[in-house]
Amino acid sequence: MKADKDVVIVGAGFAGLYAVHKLRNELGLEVQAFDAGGGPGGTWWWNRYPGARCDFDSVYYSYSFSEEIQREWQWTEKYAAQPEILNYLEWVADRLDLKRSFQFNTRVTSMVWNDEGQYWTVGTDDGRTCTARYVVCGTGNVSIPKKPEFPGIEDFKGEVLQTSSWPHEPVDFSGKRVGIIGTGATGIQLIPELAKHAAHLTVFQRTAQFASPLGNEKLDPEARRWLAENHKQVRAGARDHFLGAPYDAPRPSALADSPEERKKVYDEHYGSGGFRMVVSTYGDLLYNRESNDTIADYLRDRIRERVTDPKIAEMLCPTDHPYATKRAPFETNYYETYNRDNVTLVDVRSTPIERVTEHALKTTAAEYEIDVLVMATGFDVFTRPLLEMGIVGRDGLTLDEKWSGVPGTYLGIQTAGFPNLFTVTGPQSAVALYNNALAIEDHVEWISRAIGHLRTTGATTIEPTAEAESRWGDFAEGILNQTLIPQSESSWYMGANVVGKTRGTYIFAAGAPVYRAICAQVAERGYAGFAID
Ligand code: N01
Repeated sequence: MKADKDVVIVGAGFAGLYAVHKLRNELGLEVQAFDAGGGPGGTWWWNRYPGARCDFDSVYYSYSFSEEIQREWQWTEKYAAQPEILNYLEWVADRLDLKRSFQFNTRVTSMVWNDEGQYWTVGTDDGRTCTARYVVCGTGNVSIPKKPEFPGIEDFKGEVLQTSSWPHEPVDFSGKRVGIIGTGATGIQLIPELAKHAAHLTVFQRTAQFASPLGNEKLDPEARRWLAENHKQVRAGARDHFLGAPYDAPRPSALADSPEERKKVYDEHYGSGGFRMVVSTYGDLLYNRESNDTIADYLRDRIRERVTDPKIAEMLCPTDHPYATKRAPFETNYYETYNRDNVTLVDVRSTPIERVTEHALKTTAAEYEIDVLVMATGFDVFTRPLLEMGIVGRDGLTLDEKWSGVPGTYLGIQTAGFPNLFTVTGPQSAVALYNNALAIEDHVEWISRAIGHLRTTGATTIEPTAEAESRWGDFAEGILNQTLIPQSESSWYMGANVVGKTRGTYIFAAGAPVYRAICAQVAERGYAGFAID
């Protein structure tokens, strides 16, 4: 039996859109794509909370594959806000005529491999199915929120808002007592906005974060035009950089500089904003605890300078994890927000949240009356977006069974037992510590080339060998263990933020250039480590 389509693509974010372009417009395949959202945008369709913006410079966090797209689109801010990124992705989808391949408002609920026919049967929540030879999952890593962990939440009589499914209409917080749980990258963007509008804001913080300034600025028309016209020069070297942006190279070691020199380096990068603090200061911050302590001390000092009440300042100073072992957040007026009279910070590590009642959030020490409860509690990252789709591979093996511990993958692109199923920026790829827009392009291009190879050679399936997968897992683990990341107890990099999830190696931490070189070499060596039939 011939499958209905050549390929099913799941997701309409950066990954799914580019996959449709590459596989349909360039490779000429018959494509059916799905997205649960009402239009293109992926994460930017869902995360509409006030203050949401990309904390990676927009000139880098955008598609690089097309000359025209780069020249025609002009960003209005250094770090674009969510509405502008959403407009960009909608514009790209129209520009490349991608929408006609999508069925929006449709969630994939099952995906079953048919070994006899060598195709996938993909079921959706409208009760329909579609068969396809290949499936490309552009489902993202940070896309399924953690399940609420607070007893009594169903009794709450006020409004509960989840940052990752924020209402499309503006929410009026005036006169309201608002409580927010979560001070990760999301909470840190949202808290200053809530404080401006709520009658009172109570922030429930379990882990203090090392946030540093984002350094956003509006781009004037002349700067916008210049950036678009000179995009090649602007991006030069981005792909050769660990993080996927041409940020300055760091000095080798924080321990090789005097305290005065170090302070100068940290001051400069604190001022220049964003991820430069992580990657352009010292090259050993993620590898040497003593070196890391120097930046941690520096950032704590800056928090103490910016927060008026010394007790609150100490509550905001992280002490339980090395810098950047939890994903570094970037902020605009975050610390000054705690100098406002209408903001209260509650430490829910020493006095944990016990339950939600009809009108309050109750900790082991006190009860805080609120009208609106905002959940910025993070995501079940890497595996959950894939596990949610009910994937069943060869011999009835479910992905849930296979990934009951740490997920096994080869290059983060495929997993053994699930032929022709491709995961864009899947677990154990160079993701999280890499510019996602470029990581996605790299993967989609690799996948497109692999499918092209199958078709030109007359092969039907591609799937990693168990041996290659196991070697890749060991290799990724060895690299991760050379970093300080495992020293964080609750980092989502380690899958450690979700109760019951296995801690382990979910990322490839050697940087994008190394990762890309390996992927290219694997392809050049006839897809070494993959079984092709
Ligand atoms: O999620 P998080 P996020 N009781 O997991 C707390 C991307 N992103 O949505 O640290 C009390 O970082 C939790 O506390 P703890 C980016 O990749 C990008 O903020 O576990 N508190 C933490 O404070 C980012 O890293 C942008 O102790 C609880 C918070 O909730 C990723 O999304 C912007 C709790 C969750 O923080 C996730 O960020 C925003 C509990 N039971 C996000 N459970 C860009 O700009 C959780 N918490 C591109």
